Amino acid sequence: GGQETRRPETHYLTFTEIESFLKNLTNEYPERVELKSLGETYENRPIYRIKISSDLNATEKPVVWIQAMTHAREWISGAATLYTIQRVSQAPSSSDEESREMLANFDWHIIPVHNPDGYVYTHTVDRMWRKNRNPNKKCRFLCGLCYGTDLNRNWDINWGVGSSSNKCSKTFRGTRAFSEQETRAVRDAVLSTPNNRMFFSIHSYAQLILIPDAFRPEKPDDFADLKRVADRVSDAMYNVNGERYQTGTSADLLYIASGVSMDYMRKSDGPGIKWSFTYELRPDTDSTHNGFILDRRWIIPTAKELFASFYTFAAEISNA
Ligand code: ING
Ligand code: ZN
Repeated sequence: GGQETRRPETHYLTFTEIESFLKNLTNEYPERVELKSLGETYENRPIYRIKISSDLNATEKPVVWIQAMTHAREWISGAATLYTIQRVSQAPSSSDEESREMLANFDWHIIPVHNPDGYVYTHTVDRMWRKNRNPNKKCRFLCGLCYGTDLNRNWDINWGVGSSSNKCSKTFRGTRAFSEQETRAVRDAVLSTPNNRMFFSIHSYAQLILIPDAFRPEKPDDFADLKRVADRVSDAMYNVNGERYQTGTSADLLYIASGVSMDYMRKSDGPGIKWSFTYELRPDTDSTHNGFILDRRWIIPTAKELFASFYTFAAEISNA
């Protein structure tokens, strides 16, 4: 066969390819798509935020934040998120009613690659890398022996418990809360944006919609509200391909984790976003691979489930 064009819904793009994809979208739809770097990583890569809005110059509509590729090996989170970026960007020039509604009611602020250094490292050195690539010490003659901070344990919310203080651990929390450029950049962008309404952090591969709080076994006061909406979203996802995503707290479904973005975003003396969730997308059901490695034929089905979930959250919460 001939050369197949590498598109986000058919291939796992490299960081450079994602960069071109995002730039092409802004060139194609400059009236509604804006690309910005929120800051630079340790290895000097940009942390991109793409904003999609029906009117970039109008005051902010209610804002939806989506943060993907926090963990480098969870490639499906980035690929599936790029699919939503594409559909929402194209909405006004298509007959895609769901995207049009999403764009009519919200502004979409999406970070498709929260951890570019880690992502590049999974393409070049170690497919199973999770953290960023901070050497965790000042480099003079020799850099650290144990690299990387877990960007989903570094936020200032109950920082310190439910994570590791060992630099070699896959869940190393960092030397202090917000020690990392990646978490600080997103924090600052969210805090300086008015009208934040929802926040989603996208991971894989336990097939779940996680409800706050992650740092304790007790449920927050508004748990019933969050659970009701998450269950409707799970039904919408089920209707796409017959795949059931469980909903609940991390303590009930996985483990206690602290310093995670989902919990930070709800802080009343912080962003104060009530509707904050973490996704775990699904593994490759018919392969013997590690669950982080999904054949590229699963990008479209998974991306459609994720898209349906964003649509449903938007529909439920615009009248909540
Ligand atoms: N899982 C998430 C993690 O950061 C999680 C699970 C996220 C639990 C947020 C609680 C809160 O460990 C993966 N696969 O990264
Ligand atoms: Zn993850």
